[in-house]
Amino acid sequence: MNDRADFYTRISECKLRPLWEVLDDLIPDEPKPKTQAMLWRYDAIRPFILESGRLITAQEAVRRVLVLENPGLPDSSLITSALYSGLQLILPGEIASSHRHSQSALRFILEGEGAYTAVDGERTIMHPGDFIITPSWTWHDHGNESQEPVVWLDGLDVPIVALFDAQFAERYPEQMQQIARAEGDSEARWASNMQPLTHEHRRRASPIFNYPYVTSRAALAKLMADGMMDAARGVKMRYINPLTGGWAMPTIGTFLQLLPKGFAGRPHRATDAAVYCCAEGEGSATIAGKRFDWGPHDVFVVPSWQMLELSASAESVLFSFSDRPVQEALDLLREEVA
Ligand code: 1HN
Repeated sequence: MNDRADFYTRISECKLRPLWEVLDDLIPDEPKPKTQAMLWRYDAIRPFILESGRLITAQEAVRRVLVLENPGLPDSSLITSALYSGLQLILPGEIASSHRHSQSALRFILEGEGAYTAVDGERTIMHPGDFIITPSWTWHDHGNESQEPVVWLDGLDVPIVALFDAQFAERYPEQMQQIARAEGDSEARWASNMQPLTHEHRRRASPIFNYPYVTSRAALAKLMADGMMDAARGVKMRYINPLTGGWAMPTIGTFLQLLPKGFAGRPHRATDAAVYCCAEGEGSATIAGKRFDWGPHDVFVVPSWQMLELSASAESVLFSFSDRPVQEALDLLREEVA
C-alpha cells in the first residue's frame, strides 16, 4: 500500500494519475448528478427581484437578473450542470442594451405586459407565457415602454458553450440595434404554415423568435378536450423549428404541458435535467421521493435520472427546458416511465 502511495506521489510530479483509483467516479453505473432537486417560490423571491430594481438600473447592470443557483453547484451561477437560469427585471422606461454572444438564450415571460425584445433586427412585444428565443450570435436588446415592471425567466446554455471553450461576446455600438423588419414579420414568414418561396436561412435555430402563449395554450386545450393524455406527462408538446421539425434551438429543448385538474401522473425519468416553470395552476412535483408544491411562476429543477411524479390540484400549465437536443444528437438520451 505504501509502495502505491509513494508511486502515486512520484508520478503526480509528472502530471500522471492511476486510473484504477478514479475509474468508478469517472464511469459511474448510473448518473450521479451534483444538481439537486430544488424549488424557488415566486412569492418568496419576487420582493427581492423588485428590490434589485431599486438598487441598480438595467443600464448599469447590463442585465438585471437574480441568478437561480443550484445548491448542489455552489458558486457556479448554474441551475443544472448544463444550464444557466435567472429571473430578469426590466422597469418602465429602461433599456437593456444590445449585445450578442455565442450562448443561446430563451425567455419565458412571467409578469407584465408591453415590454419588447429585439432579436436580429426585429422587435416583439412580450406577453406572459410567451416563449422567446435569442439564437447564438444574434443581437438582442430589451426595453420596457409600458407602465409596469416586467419579469421573465431566462435560460441559457452557458456551461455547454463553456465545455467547448467556445465563448464569444460583443457589444453593439449603440444602445439599441437597428430595426430592419416590421413587428410580426417573422411570424408572417415562418409561423403561418407557409414559408417564402425563396429564402436563405443560415441558422440551425428556428426563424420564429416569439412563440405566443395564446397559440400554444389553445393547442394544448384543444388536444386535451379531444382526449390526448399521457399518463406521466399530461398533454406535453415541444416547441419546434418549423423549417426542420427539430428543436427551436440546437442546445436547449423547450416544452409546454397541460395537466388537467386532479392529474396524478405516473413516475418517469430521463437523463436530461430539466427546469420547470409554472405558467398557471397549482400542483406538486415529487422528485426522487421528495415533494415540492408549486404555484404560478414557481421554478423547480429535476436532476438527471431522478424519478418525477407530477400532480395537479387545478388545471395547470408548465413550461420547461432542458439539454435534451444535445443528448439526442450525441446518442445519450435515456428515458423511462415507471
Ligand atoms: C444575457 O445576454 C441575458 O440578454 C440574460 O437578457 C442573461 C446570462 C448570462 C449571459 C448572458 C439577456 C444572461 C445573458
